[in-house]
Amino acid sequence: MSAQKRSSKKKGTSDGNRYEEDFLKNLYATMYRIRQFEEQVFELYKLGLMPGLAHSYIGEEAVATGACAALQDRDYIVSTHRGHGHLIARGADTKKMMAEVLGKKDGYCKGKAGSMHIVALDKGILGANGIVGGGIPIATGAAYMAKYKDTKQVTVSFLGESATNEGTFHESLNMASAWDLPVVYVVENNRYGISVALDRVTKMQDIAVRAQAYGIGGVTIDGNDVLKVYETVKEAVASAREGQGPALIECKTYRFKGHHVGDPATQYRTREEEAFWKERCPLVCFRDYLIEKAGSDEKGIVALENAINDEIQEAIVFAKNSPYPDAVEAFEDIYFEGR
Ligand SMILES: Cc1ncc(C[n+]2csc(CCOP(=O)(O)OP(=O)(O)O)c2C)c(N)n1
Repeated sequence: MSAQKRSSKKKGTSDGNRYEEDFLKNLYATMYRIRQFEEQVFELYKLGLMPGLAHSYIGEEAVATGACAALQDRDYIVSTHRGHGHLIARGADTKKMMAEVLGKKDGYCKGKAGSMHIVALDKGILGANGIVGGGIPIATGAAYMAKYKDTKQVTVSFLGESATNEGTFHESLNMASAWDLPVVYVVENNRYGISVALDRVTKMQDIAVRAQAYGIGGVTIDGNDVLKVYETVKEAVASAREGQGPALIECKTYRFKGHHVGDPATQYRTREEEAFWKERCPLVCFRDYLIEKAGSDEKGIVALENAINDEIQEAIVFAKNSPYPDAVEAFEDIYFEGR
């Protein structure tokens, strides 16, 4: 991990890196915000307040947080069905997100997208996507636009490891490579596609090797180490912005919950495996790192956590108080009629 050249309020850490204190705390705050949001979504689902299902990002927070921290405001991300974490890491408003998850009118998409299809163009979020692999060509297209118009914007495409078995993955990587498009594919390898373990459907367990087939640099990293994700994505984004083409970063991680809020995950993985990954909880590990190695004050961290708990409770109240959209609105916002 390369040393950071930052000007003020640097924290020396025992592993030799130097980061601004605010930067480190913001990373933790983002991961904690995602965790709280997702915990509360679970509760709302159990109360029957959520139409449809949601796919929990708990356990994978370091990937979205590290990757989005490496982007500029004008860059783009494209998300997946497991998208809440990506959106929060990109700065989406938790009130508008919660309202959307509950199908309410004040949500990002007026309650018509739900958990899996939230779009927030003001944050460069080109959409979550319920179609596995569906976001990959959208991200590649955004990168093509950036190259064509020479805007110097970079797109991060989040995808699960199972999506790399879709045709869209292979077609997109080939095109992005051939045209040196400014796109970084961030693969969240959480080992399961619904209930199917990766080794049952794919010979190679390191997805990053697939990038070689397209002449793209591919690397496998610890996706639970937020600073590792940040450093790796930052380097790839800088290279893409300079016209050096795409990259693929495979982040090994684990979802602590089932595939979606209705899946108890009792049938297809062992309690030992779950315990192994919980020991490597990205939030707990980074909290310990802040206190033990970066010299952060625990009281300050607790205050930060309390403020985020309040924020998420406010988001729930906002979402509950928002009305459902009228039935006639189902036919609005379907086609884009502008130029
Ligand atoms: C094209 C398509 N095929 C199948 C599905 C059903 N499906 C929903 S999520 C999922 C697993 C996706 O696994 P992965 O891409 O690894 O993401 P993860 O859920 O692990 O985050 C499947 C098969 C779908 N939504 N779209």
